[in-house]
Amino acid sequence: MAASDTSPPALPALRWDVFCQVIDNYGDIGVCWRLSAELAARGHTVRLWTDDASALAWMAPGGASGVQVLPWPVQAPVDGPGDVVVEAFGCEIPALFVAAIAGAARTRGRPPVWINLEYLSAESYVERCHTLPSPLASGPGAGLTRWFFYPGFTSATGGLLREQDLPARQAAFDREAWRARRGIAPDALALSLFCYEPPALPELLAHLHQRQDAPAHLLATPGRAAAALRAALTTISSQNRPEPASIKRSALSISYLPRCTQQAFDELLWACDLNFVRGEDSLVRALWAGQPFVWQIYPQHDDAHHAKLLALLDWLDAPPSLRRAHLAWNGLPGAPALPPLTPRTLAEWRACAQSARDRLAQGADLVTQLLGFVREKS
Ligand code: TRH
Repeated sequence: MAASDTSPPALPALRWDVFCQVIDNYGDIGVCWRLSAELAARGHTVRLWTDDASALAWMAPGGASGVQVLPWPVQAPVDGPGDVVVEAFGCEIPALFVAAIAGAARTRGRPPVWINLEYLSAESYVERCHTLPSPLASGPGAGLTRWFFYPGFTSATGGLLREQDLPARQAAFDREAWRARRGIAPDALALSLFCYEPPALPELLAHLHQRQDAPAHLLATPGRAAAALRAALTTISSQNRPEPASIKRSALSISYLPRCTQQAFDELLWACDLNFVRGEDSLVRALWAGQPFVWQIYPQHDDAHHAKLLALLDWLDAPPSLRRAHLAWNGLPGAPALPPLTPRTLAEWRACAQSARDRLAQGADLVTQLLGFVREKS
């Protein structure tokens, strides 16, 4: 006898409108692209409306079947809004589109499900605010409801973006071949560098120069990370300090990488022994990579990012050396020195990263949860 299936019925293919305004850097469009591509991979169609699609030329040059990238709308689409509207990171969608949502609510008898997709945080307010309604009291959308949807790390949040084919891609990845192609010595400690301007970067370079046990190979991503690295190297050489005889410059190799696609960026994180990541999307990808990582959080004027950083470290149950590394890398007031990257320290960080990945893998991913929420509200 066949076992009864208790999973909810699959949603019919839905039409999604995802709105993304690029504030700076690549996280806004990076997250929105991964979300859109994954919705399309699950059979939905997506219009991704953005005020700046330029980064997609290198992040996703092949596009994705089922995703249409469109400029920020100056008029409502003739066929009206889709079944679901996602406003990413609190970007205000244009009033003309809000009016179209209100019109669709009248003509279709029910409004599209309107979601405000928030930034990722491990802070406790996320569990409290996830899926709360935000009724609109005025303007063209008066009477409509927007729903907060918070990504997060616990089962009471919306989870993290994780493509259904990610485990298969990861299992098929040939790490040794990848490293050999980039000239990384078999015994080298490979590190990826994707960061803003971390105050402890010169200290990291000093540690890498001084490694005795194995050479280090630093792979710098283009843009701010490469510029910060070049500046740190210039500062070090202008200080013109004589090097102790025991320090071999050749212990550190550096490669400056070109921009690559999001999928190739994932591979970089799978291939390295330690990943320096930043912002939001690369943090999530570092978690799925399961390799040791150090996160540079996006800095906010009021230092609100300090609490956000500490909340992640708490959720990770980060060992003291990893906690110290994060405080130093992010330049928190009174930060300790960056701990040396000994094999023992790295093994501790790896255990922490893998336990985090295992815990996260048990929960539902963000798109699965979003689809469940839409089903509930439709
Ligand atoms: O670029 P980020 O710092 O993004 C941000 C933004 O500052 C944004 O305003 C803020 O909202 C957010 O952080 C929290 O880091 P993030 O989020 O990791 O995004 C980088 C994206 O770029 C990610 O999708 C990976 C991608 N990428 C590539 O695809 N190829 C590359 O070569 C590199 C270096 C990155």
